[in-house]
Amino acid sequence: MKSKAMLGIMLTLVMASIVITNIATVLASPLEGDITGPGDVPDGTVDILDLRKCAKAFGSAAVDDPNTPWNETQYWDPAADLAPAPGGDGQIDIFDLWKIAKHYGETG
Ligand SMILES: [Ca+2]
Repeated sequence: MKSKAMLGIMLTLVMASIVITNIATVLASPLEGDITGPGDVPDGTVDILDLRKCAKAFGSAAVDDPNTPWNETQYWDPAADLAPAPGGDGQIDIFDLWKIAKHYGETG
């Protein structure tokens, strides 16, 4: 019983740190959808590099689901977790790709 409570606390702390990391990422890049560029640094343009970074992380999650035989965290990239704003939800899915597609071609 005590270990379940500790596990719950640890998961809460992990999720809180993920949200904080994602908020920092959002604040660092004022242009929504601009998650990378040459040198893996947001470059003020939403383009194929941003789409590729998100696609590489597609299907990943911040926390591994013990009920699946694969490791969801293997390709996890907090920079690609854009939706829902702000801070994402710990999963890279179609909503994150959609955010980049929505702003594709924008510069700022
Ligand atoms: Ca970019």
